[in-house]
Amino acid sequence: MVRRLGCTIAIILLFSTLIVAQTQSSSSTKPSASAAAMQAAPAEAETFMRAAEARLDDVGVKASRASWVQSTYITDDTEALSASANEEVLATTTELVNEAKRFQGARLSSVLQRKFLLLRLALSAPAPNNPAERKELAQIGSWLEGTYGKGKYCPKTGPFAGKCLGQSEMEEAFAATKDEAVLKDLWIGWRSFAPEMRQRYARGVELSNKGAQELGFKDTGVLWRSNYDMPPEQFSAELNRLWEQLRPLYLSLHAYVRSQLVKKYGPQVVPPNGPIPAHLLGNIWAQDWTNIYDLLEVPGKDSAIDLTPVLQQKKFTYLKMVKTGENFFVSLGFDPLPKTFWERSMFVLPRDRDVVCHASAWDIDNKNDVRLKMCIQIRDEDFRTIHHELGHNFYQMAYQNQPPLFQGSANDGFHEAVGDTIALSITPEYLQEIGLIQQLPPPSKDLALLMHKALEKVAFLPFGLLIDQWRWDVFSGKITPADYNQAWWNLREKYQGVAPPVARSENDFDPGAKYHVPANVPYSRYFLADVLQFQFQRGLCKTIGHLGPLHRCSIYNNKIAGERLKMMLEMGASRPWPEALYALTGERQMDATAILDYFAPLKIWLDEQNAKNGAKVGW
Ligand code: X8Z
Ligand code: ZN
Repeated sequence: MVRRLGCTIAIILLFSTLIVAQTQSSSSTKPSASAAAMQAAPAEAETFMRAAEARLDDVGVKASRASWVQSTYITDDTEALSASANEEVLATTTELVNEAKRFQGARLSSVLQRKFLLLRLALSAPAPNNPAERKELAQIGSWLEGTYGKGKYCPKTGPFAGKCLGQSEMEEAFAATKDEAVLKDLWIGWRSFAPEMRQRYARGVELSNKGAQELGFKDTGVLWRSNYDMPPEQFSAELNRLWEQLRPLYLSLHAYVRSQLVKKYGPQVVPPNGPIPAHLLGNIWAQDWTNIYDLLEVPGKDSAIDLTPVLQQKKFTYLKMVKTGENFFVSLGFDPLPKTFWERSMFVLPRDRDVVCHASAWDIDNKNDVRLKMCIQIRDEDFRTIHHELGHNFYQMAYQNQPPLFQGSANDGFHEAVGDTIALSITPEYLQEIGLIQQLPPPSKDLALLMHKALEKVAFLPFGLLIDQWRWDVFSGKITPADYNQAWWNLREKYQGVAPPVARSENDFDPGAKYHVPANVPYSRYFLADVLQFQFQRGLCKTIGHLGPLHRCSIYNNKIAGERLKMMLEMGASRPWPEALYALTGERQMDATAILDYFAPLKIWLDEQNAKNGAKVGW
C-alpha cells in the first residue's frame, strides 16, 4: 500500500498538491513547533530537503524494481521482497515527514514549501510509526495486489469450460459473448476470489488510518482529498459540481441503452424502469460499455468504428500497436521511447506464470527506464489503452529533469488524462492518414462515432466517481466492514443505475474484484481525467486552429500542439494544477462543458429516441 501514481508506478513520490496555507491549518501544526521553526534557518531546510529527496529517490527506485518483479512474476518470494522494499519506503517517508515538522512555520521559498507539502502527502497508505504495524501494512499491500493478480475463474460449463480466466481473458470473454446465462456465470465467477481479501483489506484500512492520523489527517480519505491544491472539502464539492453538470447526459445514455437491452434480453431480465443488470454491459465491472455497441440501433453504424476487425485484418501485432502509439507522440515532437523500453516492458501475458495483467506504465529509475506492463490483445480497447499508458510514460520522461518531489503530474487526473487526450485524436482522418482505413466516413455517420465514444467516456463517469465515494466512507468509518458489500451496491445503484444479477451478501467482497481497491490506487483521478481530457483536447484544437466539430480534430503531426503539451508535462508537479491547466488551455478551472459540447448532438438524439420509445429516464 505504497503511494503510486495511478497505474503509473513510481513508488513513493506522489505528486499532487495542496497549497501551503492548508497544510499549516492541519492539526499537526503546533505553536511550539512553529516557534522552533522560526529559528530553523531556510538554508538548513534546503539541506534537509536535498538529502531527503536523495533518500526518497534511492528507496523508491529499489521498491520499484521489487514491485516490477512481483507484478510480472507473482510468487511468495517476490511478494516478500516487494513488501520488504515497500516497508523501507514507508519507514523512510514517515521518518522524513516527522523530521520535517521542525520546519513548519519557517520562512521558506515557495519551491521549498511545496516540497514539504508534497512530502507529507506522499503515501496513499501511510504507515503507523510502530515498526511492527508498518511491516504488517507493507505485507498486506503486497499480498492484496498479488492475490488480485493471481485471481482467476475456471468455468465448469459453457463456451469457456476447461479454461481458467484471469483479468485479461475475462475481459475478452465478456466482450465475446452476449449469452445471458454465460455472462452471469462469468460475472459471479470473477468475484469468487475476492472474499478472502476482505479481512486483510479491513486491517489495511485500520493501519493506514492510524498512519494518516499520525501525520495529522483525520483519516486516509482526507489525505487523498488533500491532494488537489484546495481544502479537502472543496475538492469533494468540486467533484459533485462536475457530476451534477454531467448527470443528465449519463441519464440519457443509460435510458437509451437500457431500452435496447430490454429488446435484446426481455423485460424479465432487464427491468424497463429499473437499474440495468451489471453483467449485460459488455464489461466485468460495467465501467466501459463499448462492447455492446453492436446491440444498439444507431444511424451510420456500419462504418468502421470498432477497430478490432480493422487491426486484425491489417495483421497488427502487439508490437505494431505499441509502435503506432509511440509514433503519435513522436509526430508531436517528443523523443522516441528509449531502447530499454522495448527490452524491459512486458507486452503479453506470459504462458508460464502469474502476473498482474491490469495495464500500467512504470518509471523505474525516475530517469529513462520507463516501461509498459500489459497483456495486450489485438483489439480496439487495447489500442486505446496503449495510448493511455504511453501518455504516462511520455509524461514521466518529460518531467525527469524536475527534482524528485516534483516528478509527478499537476494532479493525478492530469497523469490519467494525457494518453486519453491523444486517443481522442484517433479520428477517422488520422486512421486514414496512417493507412488503417481507406475511406473517410461522411458527417452523416458522426452519430455512430459519438455513440461509440460515449459508451466509453460517458458510461464511465459515475463509475469513476463512486469507487472513492465508497473508499472515503470506508476510511472515515461511515461504512464498516459489516456493510462493505451492501454499501458498495447502494452506490453502484445510486450513481450508475446498475444492479447485481444475483443477490449479494456480506460473504462477498465485490469491491475487491476491481484492481484499484486491492492495489489501493485512488480512483477519483479517472473521473477527473474523463473531464480534463476533453478540456485538453478543446484547448489543443483551438491552438492549432481546428474548425469543425471537436470529435473530428486530430493533433497528429502537429508540432505546435506538441510544444503546448510538452510545456505542461515538463512542469511536472512543480506548480499547483490550475497553472498547468492554464499553460495548456488558457483556463484555470476544471470544466465539464468541453465533454458536454463534444456529445451535444448525441444528447439531442438520445433524448428524441427516449421520448419516442417512451423510455423512462432514471431508475
Ligand atoms: O486503470 C486504468 C489504466 C491504468 S492507469 C489501464 N484505467 C482505469 C480502469 O481500468 O479502471 C483507465 C481507465 C480507468
Ligand atoms: Zn493510467
